[in-house]
Amino acid sequence: MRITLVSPYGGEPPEPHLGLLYLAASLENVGHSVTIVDVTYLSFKAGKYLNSRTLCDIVEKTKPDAVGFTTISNNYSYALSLAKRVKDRLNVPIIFGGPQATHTAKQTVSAFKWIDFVVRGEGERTIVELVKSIEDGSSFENIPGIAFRRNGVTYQTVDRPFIEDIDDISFPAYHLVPKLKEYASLTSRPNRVVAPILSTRGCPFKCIFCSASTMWKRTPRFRSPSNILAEIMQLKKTQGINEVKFVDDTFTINKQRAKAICRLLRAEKIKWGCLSRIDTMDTRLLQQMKEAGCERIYYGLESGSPRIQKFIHKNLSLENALKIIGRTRQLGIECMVSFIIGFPGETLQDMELTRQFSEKVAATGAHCQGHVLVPLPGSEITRDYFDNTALFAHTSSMASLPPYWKLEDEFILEEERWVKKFPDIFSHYYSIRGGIDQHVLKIYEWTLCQWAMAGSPPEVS
Ligand code: B12
Ligand code: SF4
Repeated sequence: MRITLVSPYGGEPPEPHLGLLYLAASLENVGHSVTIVDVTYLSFKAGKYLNSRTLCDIVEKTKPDAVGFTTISNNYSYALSLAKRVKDRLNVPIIFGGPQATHTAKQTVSAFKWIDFVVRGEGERTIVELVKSIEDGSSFENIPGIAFRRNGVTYQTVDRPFIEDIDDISFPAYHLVPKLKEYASLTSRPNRVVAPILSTRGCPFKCIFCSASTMWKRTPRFRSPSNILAEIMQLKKTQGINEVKFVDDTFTINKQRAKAICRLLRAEKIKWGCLSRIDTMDTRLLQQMKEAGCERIYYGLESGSPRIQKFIHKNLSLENALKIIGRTRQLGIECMVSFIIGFPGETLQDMELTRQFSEKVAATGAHCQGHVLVPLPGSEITRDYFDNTALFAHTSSMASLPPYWKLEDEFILEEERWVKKFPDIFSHYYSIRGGIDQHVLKIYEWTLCQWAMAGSPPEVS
């Protein structure tokens, strides 16, 4: 079959969507023909926003038998709108996947009649079975990990067990997207040819605002260092990369493994960055990471209030955090630290502690990033506190796309209607009601972000 996979508008700078490249490799392995439509890349390349008619033309030219869309919270309404137009034009099966569709699978299929299937969680095996069933006309009940509709009734099948040995998964199908050099040429640093690499699936921690750990579950699966190196070597040869960015939720969960990867990377003389947690770091590991070419680390710290640290189950020691961030900077590693405000029960005093802490972080030369909490579907916070929420007047960056992507009035109207009608699907447009006014939250978010504006922030997350 011919399958077209669409990555709707996304973050900047544009980069190939790793999840879709993995899916494409699995589909090609069993003989399907795959095209990837990367909307952000195409728009950057064209130097203008591409409207839905042009995008439908592009999808139509690929003559698909089915079209898949990857989704996250902030592009969900856009993905739904575009999918509707593709369905109207081509009338082929539409498949959604990715974090946002995973956490709202049943609701999505039942609310939006043009979405035929949602693939929940890890997609490589499910998409192959689903496409086979679409091709044979066989029934979908026995495919674990999907939601679908039949005769107007929505069904959700059992969860699919994870792929145990993730070294078995084929490398991402980079031949289906423009060269990474092309992507780099659209950024402000065209000489940095960067590849995203996923070396772990899953995160063992339990932060109550996070949906990634509930999607990938809390037992991490690791690729072997040699398998990771093989992918990097291949990308050096085929794509001329000079940098990788590990997109694992927490690259340093297992220090021994992180050190083993460092030993291999040192010999390769490649620059790299990763996401980490303060309490999985120590100064020795940092030193080894630096020697192995690590140039950027993104730490999720979230709050400068010890009370909130406990409440969100992050439980980081602020004293240790400053030590690790300071050491990271002393080693010359660029560092971005993320903060979140607006947790249930958070007081002005808690937020003030976070602001003061961000000043200390900024004094080390690290950049700070501030966010107002959004209740993501699939997170513990949404499960426990969503009853007490209000529509967030100042849309958070995690909720919707930047306004300049919303040139089509129809999209905006659809989004407004859907967000109000289906709050469980769009919970991330709401904020948890607390004693703090939304304007104040926005001012604090901005204040935290000003430390990021002081310099050029690293692009590790
Ligand atoms: C790297 C990354 C980024 C990068 C690049 C994203 C990109 N182009 O892929 C950048 C820095 C740009 C980024 C930005 C943001 N990100 Co981000 N990001 C990640 C991160 C760390 C890794 C993504 C990744 O490559 N995963 C590995 C691949 C293999 O997994 P995957 O994409 O989920 O795909 C698998 C399945 O989901 C499924 N699948 C996916 N798509 C499809 C489609 C079909 C048809 C099918 C069948 C299956 C399927 O199959 C794939 C293979 O198993 C994740 C965390 C995580 N653990 O995933 C957060 C994450 C995806 N980001 C998140 C968010 C919120 C954002 C931002 C909104 C943050 C912000 N405030 O700006 C922005 C928005 C950017 C945008 N696209 O609009 C959230 C999404 C939450 C949610 N419920 O939707 C996550 C989960 C982080 C979190 N802890 O909550 N991000
Ligand atoms: S926020 Fe980060 S450390 Fe916490 S559970 Fe999510 S991925 Fe893991």
